[in-house]
Amino acid sequence: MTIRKILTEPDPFLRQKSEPVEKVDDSIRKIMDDMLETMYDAPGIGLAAIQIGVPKRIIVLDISKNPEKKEPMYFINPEKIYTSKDQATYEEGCLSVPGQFAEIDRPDKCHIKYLDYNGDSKELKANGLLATCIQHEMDHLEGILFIDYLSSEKIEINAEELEKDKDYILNMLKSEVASAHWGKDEAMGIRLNYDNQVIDALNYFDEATGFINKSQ
Ligand code: GNR
Ligand code: NI
Repeated sequence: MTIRKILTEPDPFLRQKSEPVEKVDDSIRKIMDDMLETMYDAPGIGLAAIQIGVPKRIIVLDISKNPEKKEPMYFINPEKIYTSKDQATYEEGCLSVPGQFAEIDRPDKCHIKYLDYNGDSKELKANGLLATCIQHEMDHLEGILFIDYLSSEKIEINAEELEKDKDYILNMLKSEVASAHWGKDEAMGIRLNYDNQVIDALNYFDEATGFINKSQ
């Protein structure tokens, strides 16, 4: 088994739609073994093949909390056969979007149909974290990332907040405290246009400073 490199935003590969697996053979099982090892190493609780640069409809998951007792799950060519109307909210993260987390609403329950590690057809009824993870991973197969669900309203608010914070940040940058932080963790990345308006900010606040990370 090999630990593979996980692609991260804005790699255009992540936006590609993955192709169905035609035959579950040893080459496919090798990809799944590598995916699982890569996921445990990261560590994460799920991984889609596209995240290691393989555009095939393959997902691995292990939502067990206990590293001593691994419970890997493999899904090939998964299809949703039911999603509940009722929604659940989870704080999501993604190995391909490092450092960003957001509460995302998704159907609380889903039933899926898929091929397992041996290529046998299976069905699964999932709820809670498992349902959330399966749906997060199935989105990867379509080139969708959880950050795509953050509403434009929210992004606009963030832009407004950035604008409000701009003077504060610029003042901070003049102070010794800020320059110390700048040097220490390069935390204050802020891009301004020629009119001195904020374009965006990347991790410009950092936990060590006690400020909120508003990267977008
Ligand atoms: O490790 C992961 N944790 C996680 C938490 C909440 C919802 C979804 C996930 S999946 C993520 C790993 C990953 O990026 N899979 O694609
Ligand atoms: Ni992900």
